[in-house]
Amino acid sequence: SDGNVARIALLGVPIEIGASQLGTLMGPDALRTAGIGRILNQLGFAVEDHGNMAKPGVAPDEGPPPANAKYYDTIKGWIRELSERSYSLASSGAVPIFMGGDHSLSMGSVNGVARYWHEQGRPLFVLWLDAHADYNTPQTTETGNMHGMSAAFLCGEGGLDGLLGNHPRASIGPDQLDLFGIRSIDPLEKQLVFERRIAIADMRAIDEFGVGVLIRKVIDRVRAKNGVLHLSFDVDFLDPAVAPGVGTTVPGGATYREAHLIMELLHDSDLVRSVDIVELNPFLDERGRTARVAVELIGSLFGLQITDRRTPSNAVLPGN
Ligand code: 5AB
Ligand code: MN
Ligand code: MN
Ligand code: MN
Repeated sequence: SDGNVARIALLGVPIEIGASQLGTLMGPDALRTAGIGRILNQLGFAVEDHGNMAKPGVAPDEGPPPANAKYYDTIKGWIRELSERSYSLASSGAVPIFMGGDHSLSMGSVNGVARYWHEQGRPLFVLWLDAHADYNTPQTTETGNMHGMSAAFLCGEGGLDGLLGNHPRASIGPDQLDLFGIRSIDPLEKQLVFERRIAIADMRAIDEFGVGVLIRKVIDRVRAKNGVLHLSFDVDFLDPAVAPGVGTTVPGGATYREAHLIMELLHDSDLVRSVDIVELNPFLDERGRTARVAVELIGSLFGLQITDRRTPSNAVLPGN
């Protein structure tokens, strides 16, 4: 593989209570069984498996939790610890892969890497591959499930301000987030996403323009700012026919090849410095299919190619 990164750090984050369906706590081990370490090894990376984070102890009582944020106190314990782990893994020079666990974990993983890259003077951009926008706050949510609030929290939206306690909060600007693959959004959530002018490639845009054009736009934006990219991959981005092992399936998702092309283009960009794989629920999977697809996609993201055919340098690409 090219690129200047040779070490990959795997960290399991078995959170499940950010979602309403239990079972994502088995995600990290299913990804290991499906061969995530093996495939990265075969691609030439030095893979360090840091195991699974232990369930945090009882968090300090800091008064009543915000309304409409289920299991806030427990998730707060996870996020504080994960943010520190994430910061130190990024500081070690490895590319961390955070294996979930539900999507609430991104509040910690992304906060930690954003803090590191901020110190390096490079803005962190976040590509959010997901059926959902995850841009709810306790004020807008209809469910109270915190896995639907992580992108909003990361962009500095209010309502969960005590979550990190005295751990540094490293928010990204709403112009550093790309929501991609969206096909389910709540009314107040949509209003907030529009007010913040967040870049959003919904499934219609993907049908109309194709993932090749749309991902290049994401990549160009990161390059123009000398930024780096964090990929937050919610497996419900994929069509349920490809990835049945998730609790929040929404029809009309990305195909197998669309998802691989995204990963191949991201690999060629050499911009991805950290990854979340979240929402895999092995309890709902069919004979390990979803875990296997997720691992194959990670292979493409880190350079697995069949013929080494990159985008030709003389290709005529559509403008804006
Ligand atoms: B996931 C919903 N918008 O807030 C909510 O799977 C779904 O991490 C959130 O994308 C889905 O509960 C969260 C209805
Ligand atoms: Mn989702
Ligand atoms: Mn999500
Ligand atoms: Mn989900």
